[in-house]
Amino acid sequence: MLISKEIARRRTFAIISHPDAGKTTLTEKLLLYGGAVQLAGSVTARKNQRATTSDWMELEKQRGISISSTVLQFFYDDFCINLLDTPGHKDFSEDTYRVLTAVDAAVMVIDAGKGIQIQTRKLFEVCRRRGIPIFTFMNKLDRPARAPLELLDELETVLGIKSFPMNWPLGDGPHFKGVYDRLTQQVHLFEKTPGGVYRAAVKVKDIHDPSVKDALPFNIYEQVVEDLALLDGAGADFKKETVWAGELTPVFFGSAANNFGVQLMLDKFLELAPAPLPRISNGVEVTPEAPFSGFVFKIQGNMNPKHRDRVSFIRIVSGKFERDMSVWNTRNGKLVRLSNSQRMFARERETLDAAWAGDVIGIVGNYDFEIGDTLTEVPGIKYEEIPRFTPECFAFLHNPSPAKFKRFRDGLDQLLKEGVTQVFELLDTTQRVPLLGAVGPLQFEVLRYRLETEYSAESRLEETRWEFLRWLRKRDLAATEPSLPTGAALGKDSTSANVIFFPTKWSIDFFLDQNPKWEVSETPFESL
Ligand SMILES: Nc1nc2c(ncn2[C@@H]2O[C@H](COP(=O)(O)OP(=O)(O)OP(=O)(O)O)[C@@H](O)[C@H]2O)c(=O)[nH]1
Ligand SMILES: [Mg+2]
Repeated sequence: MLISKEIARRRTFAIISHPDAGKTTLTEKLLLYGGAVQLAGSVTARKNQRATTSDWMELEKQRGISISSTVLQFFYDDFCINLLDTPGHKDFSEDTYRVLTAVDAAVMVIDAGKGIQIQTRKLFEVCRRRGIPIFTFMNKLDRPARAPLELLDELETVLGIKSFPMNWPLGDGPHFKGVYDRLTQQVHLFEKTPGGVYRAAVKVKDIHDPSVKDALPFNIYEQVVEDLALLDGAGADFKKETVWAGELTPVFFGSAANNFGVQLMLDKFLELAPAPLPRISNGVEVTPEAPFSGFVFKIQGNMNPKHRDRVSFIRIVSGKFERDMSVWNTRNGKLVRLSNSQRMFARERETLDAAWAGDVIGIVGNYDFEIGDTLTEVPGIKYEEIPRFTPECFAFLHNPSPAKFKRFRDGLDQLLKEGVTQVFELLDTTQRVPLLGAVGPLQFEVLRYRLETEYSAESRLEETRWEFLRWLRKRDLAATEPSLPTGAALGKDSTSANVIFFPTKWSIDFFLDQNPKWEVSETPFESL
């Protein structure tokens, strides 16, 4: 097949939202429609029930939340879909933001009973900054939901994005009967399947069909007809270009857990979402048809407990990938042979011989890769996509059993490579205990849990009083040693850049006041 044809059939997207809105559940149902899983798992699964495909990590199963993003590649119709399920919890937002660099579109899931929540708003902002088209899935209509017009209004007032409802819910809570597809002008009445594990049966009818009227309580039917007339009257134009520009979001209603409206969304999404688009390297556009290039956006070790190995996830930006090809790593100028390439399906994987722009592939083994590395056939290409984060919590990680020092060190090195937390060192100290920095304290918990379960290494956390970190540099080359406010300390990040830890916001202002020849930044200076 021609490369352009392969690229045109690829759709690479992330599912994002506030915790618990139903991302993992929706992911599971999308897989069901893609024929990739026969029986969709349930996030509420208890011990002896099955778990979902994408929350495979032990801690995720225990807590019923997503901790780490998951990559799933599958085929549906003629499309090759790369789907990335992300964690909603704010403590894991570094991972989510990295994933957003690897996709061409996002599906934003909203709990229709709760409306837009804080974390959705933050993630939406990131998508907007990246100019990613956003599709909205209003979920949990099987529970009492806010009025659909109110939800659309919220998209506009809170997020500032115009919306176009592709379908409209027929009732909510116990009266939720299905959705009306505005384009085909047909009603989709759903039948409940036990636990929503199978593909839902669907009856397609005209809205004026007596059976539709009969299926709904009279006042709800009236309301739906009135809403629809209002929407048609408002007559907002639907143009694919405005969706691609991130100015308009197509909205779908449904219930992921019950399989309502999932396929309608998937089909429309595939039709409307863009295939891989060009990206920028050193100010120059690289088209998807150019020779092979891509970047590492995620590294994960021990996905398969049987093989202690490491997977580096690469988003292919351009060209065709072939197993065993040799490419340049722009960061260190070294040529590497990409031998052990895998198609990823959560923790499962299979050997992959070829892949195209848009695909997310896994390279397994101890390669010298770091998150953010560009791999390219043409030397000099460099993608600077991965954002840096300012940690807000800091703690020392002690090793309580010196006999297990090697395990502790190896485990920690690996987990730091994955970016589970950031690491710093303090100046003016003889203590050799790693100082960790995280966006949220759950990151420390995951690190300790994984050290223990994957490396049999215990650890002890010692919290610190710092709450702010700033990168530091001289504004004036003649500057002498800075003077520090009480409680602040100097240190270095993993690239040896100078940083300073502060206990309070106030002490940052005080520092700047006292040291006019120095300047600070919330992100490393070279990445500004
Ligand atoms: N009633 C109802 N519950 C749902 C629906 N979809 C998901 N849920 C439930 O909502 C809870 C959270 O679902 P998840 O899919 O884990 O949510 P998530 O967005 O992936 O959560 P995080 O990844 O932890 O941010 C689970 O208990 C689901 O069973 C739905 O359509 N209706
Ligand atoms: Mg999840």
